[in-house]
Amino acid sequence: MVATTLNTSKSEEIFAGAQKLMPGGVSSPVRAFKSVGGQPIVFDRVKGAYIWDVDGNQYIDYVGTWGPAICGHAHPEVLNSLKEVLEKGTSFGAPCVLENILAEMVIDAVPSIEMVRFVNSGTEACMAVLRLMRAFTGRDKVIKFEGCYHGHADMFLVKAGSGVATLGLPDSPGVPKSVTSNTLTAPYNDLEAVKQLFADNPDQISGVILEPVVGNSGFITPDAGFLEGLRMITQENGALLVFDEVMTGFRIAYGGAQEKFNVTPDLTTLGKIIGGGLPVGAYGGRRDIMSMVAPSGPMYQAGTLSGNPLAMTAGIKTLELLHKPGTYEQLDKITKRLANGLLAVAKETGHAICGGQLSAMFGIFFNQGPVHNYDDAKKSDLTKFSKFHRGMLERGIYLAPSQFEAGFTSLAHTEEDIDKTLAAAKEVMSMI
Ligand code: HOZ
Repeated sequence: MVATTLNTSKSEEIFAGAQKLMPGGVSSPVRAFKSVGGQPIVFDRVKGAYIWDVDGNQYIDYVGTWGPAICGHAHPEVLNSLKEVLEKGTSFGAPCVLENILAEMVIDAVPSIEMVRFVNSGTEACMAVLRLMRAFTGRDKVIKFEGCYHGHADMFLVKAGSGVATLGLPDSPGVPKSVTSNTLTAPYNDLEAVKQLFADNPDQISGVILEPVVGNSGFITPDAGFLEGLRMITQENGALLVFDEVMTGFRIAYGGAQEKFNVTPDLTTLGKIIGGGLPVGAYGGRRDIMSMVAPSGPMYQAGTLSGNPLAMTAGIKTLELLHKPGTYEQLDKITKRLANGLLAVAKETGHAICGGQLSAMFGIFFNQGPVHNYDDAKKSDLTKFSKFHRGMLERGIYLAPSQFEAGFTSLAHTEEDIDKTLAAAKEVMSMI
């Protein structure tokens, strides 16, 4: 165990109180630090690339509130716009022009999206998109990939990633078998398995949904031809292809992974970045499919807070900042420095690790590699990851508390931040 020198007494006290009030003391499981040991850090404030805990410790943050903070936390332009809009109220439950503005920005940016519906989270977006897949095709089954996470709706809690993988819970009680019997799974990057599922379930599969770059089993990239192959197989079988770009949207590129890999799905889900740190999700795609959504069409889906002015404002400002020339080059450069640096430090200190980055998303596995899918990711040395995580935390580096979550950088991270991170990693890797 890497020695504990960090004073987190206030965090511990608050978390002890939280455990009596909320299941596990948290509002979402991964952040409870269950898989890395120790107690979660209770935050007080965030700014740029940094977070401060309630004991006054400062950390360089590579979680970025799990993705939204791509411009850096509490960006002054985002905050100023929010302050202005706040004066007009927090929710209308009625149309507002800000929805048009964000919708237009999303439609302009994301190749597959011709029409969009705003919701309040990535989970909601994925729930709705699945209903739409079924409504449009008249088929009930769906293919998802092992270790991919599409939120916590019943149909998706089958061999799921993120918190489910982190806590080692294969599936979840409370999810009826009758529901998950329509969820078919294949290993990520395995086109033959997908072809077989289509062959075994003729005219029954509504489509394939995936994270085009996986962030919820750790960071896993698609093999050459995988996304193109899925596009072809779905088309041949009259099924839909859906990219869950809740993590990758506006992160891998302004137009998401679909722009980067030049593969256009039929439908896309978004979240995180398009809300600039406020609760937002969205689903969108081909006009003929989206026209099925109520009140245009018969597929019902609704939400009181959907399209609320604050979330729309934070999203609009965040996309404006991201749309400036050079942002993605900057994100790529800084993240490459980090990922390559971590791989080099591991080599120098004799650890078998693999990993990489794409734009502002990265990950390493304590695993010889290569990692093509969740089964490969599971071969990682989780004890070593925990020690690494703790050692980094002690040195003021906040990483996702799970081997099965990707890391995120932002426009606020500097070369100096990366170099401090690498120096800390060298110290820790020399000790574990
Ligand atoms: N499901 C998200 C991570 N992939 C959020 C986790 C959290 O906020 O605790």
